[in-house]
Amino acid sequence: MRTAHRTCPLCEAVCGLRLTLDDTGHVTSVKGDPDDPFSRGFICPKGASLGRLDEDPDRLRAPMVRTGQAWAEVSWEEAFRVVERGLTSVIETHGRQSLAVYLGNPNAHSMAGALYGAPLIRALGTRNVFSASTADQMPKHVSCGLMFGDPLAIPVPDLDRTDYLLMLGANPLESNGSLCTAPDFPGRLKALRARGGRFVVVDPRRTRTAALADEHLFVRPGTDAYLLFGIVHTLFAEDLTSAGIEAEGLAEMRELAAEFSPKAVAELCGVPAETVERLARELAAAPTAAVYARIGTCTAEFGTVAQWLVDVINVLTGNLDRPGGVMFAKPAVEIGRRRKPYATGRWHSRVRGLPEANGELPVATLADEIETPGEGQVRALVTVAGNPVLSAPNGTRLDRAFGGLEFMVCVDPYLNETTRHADVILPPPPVMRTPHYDFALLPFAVRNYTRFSPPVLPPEPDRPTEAEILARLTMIASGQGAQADPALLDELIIDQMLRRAVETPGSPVEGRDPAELRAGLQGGNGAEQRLDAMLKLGPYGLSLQALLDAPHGIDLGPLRPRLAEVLCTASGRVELAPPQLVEDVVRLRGRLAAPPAEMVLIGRRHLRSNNSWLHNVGPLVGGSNRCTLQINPQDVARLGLDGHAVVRSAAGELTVPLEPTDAIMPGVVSLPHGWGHAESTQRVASEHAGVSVNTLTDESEIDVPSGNAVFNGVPVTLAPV
Ligand SMILES: Nc1nc2c(c(=O)[nH]1)N[C@H]1C(S)=C(S)[C@@H](COP(=O)(O)OP(=O)(O)OC[C@H]3O[C@@H](n4cnc5c(=O)[nH]c(N)nc54)[C@H](O)[C@@H]3O)O[C@H]1N2
Ligand SMILES: Nc1nc2c(c(=O)[nH]1)N[C@H]1C(S)=C(S)[C@@H](COP(=O)(O)OP(=O)(O)OC[C@H]3O[C@@H](n4cnc5c(=O)[nH]c(N)nc54)[C@H](O)[C@@H]3O)O[C@H]1N2
Ligand code: SF4
Ligand SMILES: [Mo]
Repeated sequence: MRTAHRTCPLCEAVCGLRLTLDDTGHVTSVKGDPDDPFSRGFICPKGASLGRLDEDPDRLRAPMVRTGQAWAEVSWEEAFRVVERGLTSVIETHGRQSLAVYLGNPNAHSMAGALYGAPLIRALGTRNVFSASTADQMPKHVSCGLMFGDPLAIPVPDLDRTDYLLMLGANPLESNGSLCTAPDFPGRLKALRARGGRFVVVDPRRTRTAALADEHLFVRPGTDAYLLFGIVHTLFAEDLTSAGIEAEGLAEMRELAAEFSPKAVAELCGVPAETVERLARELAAAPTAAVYARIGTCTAEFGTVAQWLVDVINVLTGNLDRPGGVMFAKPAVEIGRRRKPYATGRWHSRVRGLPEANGELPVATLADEIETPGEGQVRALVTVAGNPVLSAPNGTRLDRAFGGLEFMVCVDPYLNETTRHADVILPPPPVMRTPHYDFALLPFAVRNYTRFSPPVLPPEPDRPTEAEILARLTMIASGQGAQADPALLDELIIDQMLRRAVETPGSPVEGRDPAELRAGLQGGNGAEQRLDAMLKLGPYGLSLQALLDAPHGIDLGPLRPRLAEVLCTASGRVELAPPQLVEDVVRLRGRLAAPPAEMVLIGRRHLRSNNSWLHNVGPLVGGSNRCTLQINPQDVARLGLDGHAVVRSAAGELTVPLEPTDAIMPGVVSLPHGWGHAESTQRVASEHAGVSVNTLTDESEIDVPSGNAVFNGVPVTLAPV
């Protein structure tokens, strides 16, 4: 028996884990790490089943190559040769714009995703770049990009110190939080209330999070932007805005909010005007306050406007960049910090003409790009850690579209609904054999903190790490071939990083010799050496060794004001009324008078689930984690439903089991995503297959400024079976 420590890679809470292993390397127990200064022993059922996940017999252990319907295990060398042939043939026949790449959610949780995603995209040389971001948080990137100049400058609620938290469209008691890295989110919310703070939840469902709050308000799906405008209106109308606001566009914002009085929005939102006014007064009066909004508001028709107004309120109430308000974390490693003001729409998608955001096109238009003939039609696809057949809007159409590709390669541990279309599947090693550093999540932590986890078990012989898999794909895509040494890629990147650093005035290594710095880098492979370099160049002057010496993680203190450091707008000030966002208010205004749909569909998450891919782990499925349609009993009676219902939308139709509950508003139904498992690929998951809500979601509807998918507020009709 031995004990090992590592960070849980499954969600954004970055919990430290204490693992016990026997001498065969089998994980006998997983507990929270009580010595981790950030997570302090917290763990959830997903983290506790990490050993089971790694030992899932359906996980792929060798690369798979498909010929027709038949799959064969092949050697890694053979697999990379097939990839080289497939990609080269498509590039030679149709050019690089016929390539596409889709990066899924686990890339935000892996070192490989953080370090090799960008080089892979560059090497592919295509503008057809898609990711789960446009099915998730792109509205927040765009609103922060335009307000603060940097799409990664996302302020987080200062959870541990705030006096008042207004939370919209998030359910951290199930999700453990998102764009707000906070292990033991439930405990932090309880602490907020225990210290006399107030916590208000806005959600069309009375969730477990809502049950823990001081107040829960039902809101009509898709109308948060109106509700938030009602608050902005009141702050101006009642002269509640904080004194001395340093921002551009204050007068314009006042003017924009004029027509969205609480009375004008109340009926549409389903929130009484007096309540909207009271929320504004409470936010203004609280010693400190934070407004935080997540998936329920992002993946909606007015996602970007809603995210923008969240931070407008944070600014107007004087809560941006102050303790207890919303603040910017200062991570030990900052990837991709901008030096130039942000813009979207630098290019547009070929078929629908949708603007690029963060260098990506909306996943809502991936099927259009594959199916529509012409110059630049997508013929080959690379996916890394994604399952868009279940996760993208109208995944059913993507399922068909993928069947028509000339070549597809997937980096994924499972044969699933998406990867079954691949010509080659390249499986990464299990979690225990993978190093971990949260490049993508620590920049959104509610306390400055850092932790590196070396692999708990040694690599298996002849099996590449995920970093090596992605580096080799990058070498193949850039034309250097399947035989090229992936270490060359890291050398190139390290060399560029060090050269830039020695030339940067004020950098800790200004004027030093890059070769000497290179010689001093530590780490057993390129990925670790790159981390070492970034830590040494980072604001705390840490190193890989310092992190190895602190296996439980290092607390770097509470968040501190740092707006001046992150601001990157052309004006040098916060932009309250960026033209691109102001423009979208026209669309918002248009809907104010339109009659709302009688019945709308929203999503939800369950604690023991994780998007589409933990349903093959026995202890995590069943019980409350089921694919049912939550519906208010009034609607069941009104529509004469019994047991099951047929749900129809503009995109498709499903028959689903009903779960009547008064925890959901009348006129709203909720179905979780990530279900609808294909037969015979994963044994446990196919026994609990469920249906895919993304058969109903409509890829033709998007949040215009960000191109983000609309998963909440989808008009549907219900009928008895
Ligand atoms: N209707 C509706 N749809 C939604 C949402 C919703 O709320 N409602 N939510 C959206 C959101 S927020 C997101 S983030 C997306 C997620 O969308 P995706 O990222 O496309 O889907 P996931 O289900 O997260 O699939 C993850 C894939 O990565 C694989 N995987 C797991 N670990 C690893 C690893 O370490 N390496 C590699 N290479 N692969 C790995 C899994 O086997 C799985 O195939 O779904 C979106 N879709
Ligand atoms: N257990 C578990 N944890 C996860 C995941 C998972 O699948 N399972 N996925 C991970 C991922 S990829 C992400 S992005 C995060 C997401 O984390 P969260 O943002 O917390 O996501 P959800 O739990 O889906 O909560 C969204 C809430 O929005 C509500 N909602 C729906 N429509 C509206 C609306 O129009 N307005 C308002 N105000 N509310 C609305 C829903 O009822 C739901 O309660 O969770 C992560 N953590
Ligand atoms: S809350 Fe998230 S990070 Fe923590 S144990 Fe659960 S899945 Fe892992
Ligand atoms: Mo997500």
